[in-house]
Amino acid sequence: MSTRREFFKAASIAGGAVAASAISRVALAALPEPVLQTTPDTMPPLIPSTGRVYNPVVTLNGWTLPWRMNQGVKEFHLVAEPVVREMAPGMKAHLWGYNGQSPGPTIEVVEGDRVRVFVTNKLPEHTSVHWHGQRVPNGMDGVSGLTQAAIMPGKTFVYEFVARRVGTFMYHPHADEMTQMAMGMMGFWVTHPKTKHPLIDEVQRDFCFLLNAYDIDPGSYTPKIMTMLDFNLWSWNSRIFPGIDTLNVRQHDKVRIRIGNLTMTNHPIHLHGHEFVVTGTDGGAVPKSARWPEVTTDVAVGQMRQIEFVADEEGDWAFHCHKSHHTMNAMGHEVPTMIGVDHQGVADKITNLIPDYMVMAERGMADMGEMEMPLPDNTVPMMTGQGPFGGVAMGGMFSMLKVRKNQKAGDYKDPGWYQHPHGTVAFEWTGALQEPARFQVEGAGSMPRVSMPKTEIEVQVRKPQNTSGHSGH
Ligand SMILES: [Cu+2]
Repeated sequence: MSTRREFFKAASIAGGAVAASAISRVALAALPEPVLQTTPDTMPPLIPSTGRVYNPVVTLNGWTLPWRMNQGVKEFHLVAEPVVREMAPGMKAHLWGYNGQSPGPTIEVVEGDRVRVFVTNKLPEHTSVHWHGQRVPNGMDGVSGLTQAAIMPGKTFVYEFVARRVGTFMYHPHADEMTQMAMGMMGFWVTHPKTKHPLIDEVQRDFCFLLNAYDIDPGSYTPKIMTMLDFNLWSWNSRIFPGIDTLNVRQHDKVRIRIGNLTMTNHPIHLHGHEFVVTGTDGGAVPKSARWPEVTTDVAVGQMRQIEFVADEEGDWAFHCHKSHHTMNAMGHEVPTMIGVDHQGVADKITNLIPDYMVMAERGMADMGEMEMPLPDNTVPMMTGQGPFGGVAMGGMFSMLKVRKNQKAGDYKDPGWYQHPHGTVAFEWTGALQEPARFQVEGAGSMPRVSMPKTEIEVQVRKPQNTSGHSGH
């Protein structure tokens, strides 16, 4: 059923991207033109110009997919295709994604929206799209072989359903998943409430990103898809520190951050300087009675978490995965721990034999952050990033929440480094240092030093013999 009013509404929305005159009945019957994104920058929120109003999200190093209204239906066009994703300045990965990027664009709709998603497959193999967490008719669930035929290369399928449930969701293939997710095929989906929701607060900033991981050897471009656990690039929206944009907010803003995990391990996501509550999961809004304060929330595989807090403390607050190996970039894992080993002399001898020999970290791995070693093409240092006080020595799943008094409402620009008020930065003690008392009575009373006998002990080993009447099995 299409009224004259709906028709005009549909025609007027196209005004921004496409000339209104281009919209005819014929055009509306065709596929919506696919929109591609070529940069990995964080795009400003897409303010809805048609359909129900809502407060849009900001996708970290990502963007939201524009739609068109076609007789009351919100139409999107996803194109599954090989993409080149810059993971950090100096490192590009050959991934698979949607509409020019990995992850694909965020899809934002409003509770009750009728949604039609065209999916064109430009991959060399079949695919499908599963709408993780949503209530959809079974045949729209996107499990190839189970609920639909796979979308073969070159084909376009149509998914159509009503966005029945409010919440934080994602989409990903349900066809050759191991390959396609290891290659970066995933995207965010947010269904906003259509009216004031008792469990969903108004916020001033609403960020979202997916946790993903890749195994790309330094110097190469394509992820190793067989890797199950030993990934070397731990990323947020296929970006690694220092390539992940900061989350820039105004002081006293209420902030929501939505996080989904499509890696093969859990990530305890940790925020400095503020406590938050988990207000929602992919299962929906969390009842207020079931919320408690946290500074770290574990996001398990296939889960989504929605955290909220008031950003009332000014500063540059670290925001990262708390698994220390996930805040590092690519390197081999076959490196022995050398802390406490004095390489001097040994290194000279080895250097005579192997000119490129390099001593790894005898004081701790922080040395690696400073190490000026030649890197192969297309990789980034394992730990890197410069802060106002020196090397940050981080990588992977690390970013910052930047809270500023004078950040304008709706302004997502990086405000630069925080200017700490005088006398509020940790400083070096320059007075006298006392010898700690415990050094004088080593072990103190609780663990008295035991003198071991100096004499050598002979250990006698007897082999079991078959002389006791036993017969061994
Ligand atoms: Cu992690």
